[in-house]
Amino acid sequence: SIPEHMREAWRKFSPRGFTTKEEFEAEAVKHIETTLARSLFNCDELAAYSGTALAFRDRLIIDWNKTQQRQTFADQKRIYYLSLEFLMGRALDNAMLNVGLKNVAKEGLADLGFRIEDIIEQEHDAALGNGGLGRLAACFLDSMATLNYAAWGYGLRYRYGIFKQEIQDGYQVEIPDYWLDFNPWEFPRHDVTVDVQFYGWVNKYTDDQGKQIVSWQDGEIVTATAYDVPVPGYGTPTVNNLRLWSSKASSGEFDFAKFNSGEYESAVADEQRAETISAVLYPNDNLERGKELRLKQQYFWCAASLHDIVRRFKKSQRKWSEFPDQVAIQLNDTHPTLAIVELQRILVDMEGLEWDAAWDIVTRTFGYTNHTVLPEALEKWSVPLIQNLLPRHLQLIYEINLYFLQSVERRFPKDRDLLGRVSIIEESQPKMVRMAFLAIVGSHKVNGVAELHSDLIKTTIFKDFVKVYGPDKFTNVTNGITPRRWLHQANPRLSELIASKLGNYEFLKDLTLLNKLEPYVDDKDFKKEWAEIKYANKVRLAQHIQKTKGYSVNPKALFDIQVKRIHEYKRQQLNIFGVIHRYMAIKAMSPDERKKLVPRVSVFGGKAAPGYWMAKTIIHLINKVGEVVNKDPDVGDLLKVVFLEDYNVSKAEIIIPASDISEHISTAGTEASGTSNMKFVLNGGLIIGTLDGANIEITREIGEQNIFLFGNLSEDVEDLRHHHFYGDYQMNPELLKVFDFIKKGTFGDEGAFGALISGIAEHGDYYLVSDDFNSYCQTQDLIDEAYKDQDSWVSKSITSVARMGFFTSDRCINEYADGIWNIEPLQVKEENEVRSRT
Ligand code: CR6
Repeated sequence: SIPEHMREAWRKFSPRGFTTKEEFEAEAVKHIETTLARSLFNCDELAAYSGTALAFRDRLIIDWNKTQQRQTFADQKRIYYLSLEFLMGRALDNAMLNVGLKNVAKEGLADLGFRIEDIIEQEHDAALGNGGLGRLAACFLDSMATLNYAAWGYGLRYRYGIFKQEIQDGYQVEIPDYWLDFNPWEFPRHDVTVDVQFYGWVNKYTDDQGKQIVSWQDGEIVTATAYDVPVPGYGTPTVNNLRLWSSKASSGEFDFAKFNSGEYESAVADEQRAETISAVLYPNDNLERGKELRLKQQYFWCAASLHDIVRRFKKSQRKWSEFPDQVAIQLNDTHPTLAIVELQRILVDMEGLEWDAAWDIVTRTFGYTNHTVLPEALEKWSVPLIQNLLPRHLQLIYEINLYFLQSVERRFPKDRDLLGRVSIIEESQPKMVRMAFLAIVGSHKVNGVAELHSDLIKTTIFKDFVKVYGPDKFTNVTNGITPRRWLHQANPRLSELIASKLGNYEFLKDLTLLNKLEPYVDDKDFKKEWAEIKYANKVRLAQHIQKTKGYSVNPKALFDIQVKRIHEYKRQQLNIFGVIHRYMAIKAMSPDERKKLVPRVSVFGGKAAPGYWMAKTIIHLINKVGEVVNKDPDVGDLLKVVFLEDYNVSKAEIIIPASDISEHISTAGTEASGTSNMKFVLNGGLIIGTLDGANIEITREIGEQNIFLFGNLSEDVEDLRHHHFYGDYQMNPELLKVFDFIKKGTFGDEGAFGALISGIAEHGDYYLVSDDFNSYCQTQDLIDEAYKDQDSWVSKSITSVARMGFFTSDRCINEYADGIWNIEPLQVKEENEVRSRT
């Protein structure tokens, strides 16, 4: 660093960041005219966005630098959140709100000739995730920064995020999402690199001093380069870091010999192969496929992150035994499990620690979050695959397993079966490494993401580990969402109304303050405003539908929304069969009956994994039903069916505030938590749901009278499936009528939907669609009735919002900090104090 006596100029000129409208304008114009080489003669909205984003980026970076200095200086424990997915959405609006300068920007942009809404719209979503798991990681980053925790996210810088979805002739078509054309929110750190090794072989020998040396040799080196993304906290100067790794052929590796001898092509091919590692996000939600490239991604990212963390730790010159006092690493699902093995490798092979001392450090460092009990989502990697790609890691995994099984055997000497059941290696053909088991063995805490889910993992998939470790290793942290994005940003008018009653915006930092709204539940004026805001949000969505779909929907109708990944367990098929049932009922109604009916708009949105054929069939059916129903003059406004294309974070910000009812209707026991349920209720929508995931806790918080629950309980699912399996069940007759209606060709070629129907009617109905159909339809009727009483509906809506405080991700992060990471927030010191000290 610069010697003390030469720091004067630095102190004098280090930028302070804009705070006034004029200062903002000056920054934006400077960027437009210099960085972008544009002028007032050719500044379009995209250029204005770019200038604005760069102005805010600069401002964030000033605080980012100070935060990093503060954290380095404090030298306390840090959290490292390892996630293969970060579904960040747009950054500009969030940055403006979190630093409290949105109004400044709004006025400044107006001076420059632009509307802030149009400018915000220009930004491409950062869509480096599939669904809930990735968005949860993004909410956690927001909370960790807001609460002043010293925390880093580590992920991959995919060149292609989740694909864009188009609907052509009712079918989903995937379009690549190349999002990096212009991304002002990332800082390439070409000086921060890690060389990551693959393939090769393991050399074990004894050196001159008689010491056993293990060295992993040859193979291929790929370089990881860091790209840093600032993560601003709300109402605090803390700006944390999300570090994303990008892969490149190692510069040493680019084969100059080949190149010079004229083998241009193969020299370049090596380079491309290396770059492929961080090229695409795997588009599966809750499904693992065992592809080698995916394993490469996992190791590449884990190794780069671990070496980065270790490098930072080593600067502190502490003893290795203090590593877990400085470092907490959270594994977001099993995707980063190799980090456990990599840390053990670093400590034993590279740093020369004894096995036991190293393993103690490892297990004290890691925590593992499980996000699913679905068997198809539990990661397993074949032993031959790991053997080839990561030969040393396979040896370490076997050793970890050996010591683990020995300890189990000592404690349960008579239980031979137990050993087989808890072994990290599955004795199949080929043998498989069970990543969840490795994650449990290598962590000090394992948590599920909602109460029911955390109970289920203890009684089903990880039952034997509860026996081995006792129950204390397993814990629950119910998911949460950030109220900054999901209330304040998505629903500014509601946020403002709440603030007007509560006196300030403190509730955005302490969401339990929402309970101060309860006294207004019967306040007429307040209710009126509340209802007006909901209506305005519905109008906004109706305009979006008009713009994107080309037809109008009536904003006075009941908006019934299901947006999330398309998956059989989430049961969009139950919803669309219910819609068809409703359509059939309307067609059979007399004009008088029709008059009494509440008009409905059924909105669907969500992507299907490109290889998930049944999910794509469901999308197809929804679209075909829409084509028929929306054109049926006999039905008019009574029913509309909308499939919104390309559901993503920024669309969620428009859709969620506009719901009257949203659907969270998974087969009980299958949805680990769900998080959109929380977003909808926080925005004053009521929900229909099964007793699954976080729905159960939402019910407990907001009260049974404010939620529409239906369907079988998770404890009965196994029995029901058993009966199905033996053909011992009766299909619901109303559902059969729906099937007949489809089979008649009402929605086009009935063959297209044959498998969807027969999966339910003939092949066991694994997701219990028929079992729950009756109770689903009845509950929908109750919703219609309840909606007619708008006054009581609005009261339910307000009461629910008032009781949603528990579901902030701030609460979640504090629970992780307390119960798993053992870490305190960092006190944010006065600016000058920090400056003079660093
Ligand atoms: N698909 C769960 O299915 C949960 C999130 C975040 C999921 C969902 O219920 O809310 O994680 N699981 O915890 C996985 O991705 C494995 C999800 O998003």
